Amino acid sequence: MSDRAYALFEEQQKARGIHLDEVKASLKALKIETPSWGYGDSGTRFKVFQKEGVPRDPFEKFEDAAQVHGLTGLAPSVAIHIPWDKVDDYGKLRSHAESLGLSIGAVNPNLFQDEDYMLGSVTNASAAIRRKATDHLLECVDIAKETGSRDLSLWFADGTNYPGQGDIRRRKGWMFEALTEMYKAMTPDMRMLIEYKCFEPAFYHTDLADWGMAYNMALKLGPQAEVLVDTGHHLPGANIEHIVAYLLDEKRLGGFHFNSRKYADDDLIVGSINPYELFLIFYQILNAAGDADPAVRRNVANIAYMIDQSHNIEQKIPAMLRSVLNVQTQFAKALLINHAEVSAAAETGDVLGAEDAVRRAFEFDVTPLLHAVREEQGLPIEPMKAYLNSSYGKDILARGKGGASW
Ligand code: LRH
Ligand code: MN
Ligand code: MN
Repeated sequence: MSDRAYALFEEQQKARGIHLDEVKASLKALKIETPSWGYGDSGTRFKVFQKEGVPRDPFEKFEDAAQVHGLTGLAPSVAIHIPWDKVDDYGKLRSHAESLGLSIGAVNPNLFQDEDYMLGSVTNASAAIRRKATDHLLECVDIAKETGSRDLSLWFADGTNYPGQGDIRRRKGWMFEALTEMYKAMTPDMRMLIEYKCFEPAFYHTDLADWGMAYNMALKLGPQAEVLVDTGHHLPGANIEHIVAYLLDEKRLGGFHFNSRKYADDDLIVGSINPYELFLIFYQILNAAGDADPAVRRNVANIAYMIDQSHNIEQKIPAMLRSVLNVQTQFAKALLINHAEVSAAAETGDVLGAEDAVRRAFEFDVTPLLHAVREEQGLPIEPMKAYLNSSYGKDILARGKGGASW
């Protein structure tokens, strides 16, 4: 992209009251955590296709993640899932990550792949199984201490398939009991991010089915517990940006698991199906960034942006590159919203004017801006092209098939 294209873009934005120096600073500060499992083989309940070159262990997952960060400057941390990323020595994994310019991000306990958890983990009617599940949560707190992770990211498959199968109110109590025990084990700088999901794998009721249930738990637990919004975990038609605004106003938005969906929890590449939704999420966040209440602004600053996707048929590294780049694009567009213009229209009851002021930002082509930012950061202007032109994708084929999978 030429300097001329950027100069024109800058002039155009200046005329509408948007100063690109601030926009660029915000773009350079954007950090998106990628999930270790997005680099491995994953699938549907029908099949897990095995791809050549997939990492064989957590160490290689970090090597692949370092490609994504090295080319984009966007993804300096990687979330781990235990036991998918179980290693003997987490200190060694941490040093490996650091040697690659990365850090270990959120620790995700796994309470959905053990035979014992068929009827629930922390909400199982068996006290022995609840104990085992809670012990795993505590183990993850210890792992987070070793990895230097701030966030513990919790998702429970717990729920029932049929009416009467479980006592919903007792299960709610057991959930709170387990979370309380874990909460008490956390160090003061740790955060518990509580994820919810409307259904799947449980098809009748899920113990933490929506943001209100997660929020209620967080509120009762204390200030170190917050809500995690996975964009694929809502019933069709849910207004996710409204949830985001509400949680920000309550200072309890912990972070995101970004992905795209068409039907249910499809875990497709973020921004590939519904980019406007992603843009509107950022609109709410940037709106809250200007809130008069410093606690709301602090919440905005502490949001953990994470990807949670399943790359079933995609090449993993290009899929992850596409994902972080899509997030960057929508964030860049949202940074072009003139909030004063939106509220001026809203305050005079100019419905269409307000809608137009929001949408107009989405309609800009932000390519010249993104190229300029990458150039200033010493990054390839087109990270995807740079990756495809590099030998990395071919070199890793030597790993063969049968890499890590869930
Ligand atoms: C559940 C989920 C949760 C898991 C991840 C692998 O659907 O979103 O975050 O830990 O997928
Ligand atoms: Mn998730
Ligand atoms: Mn999910």
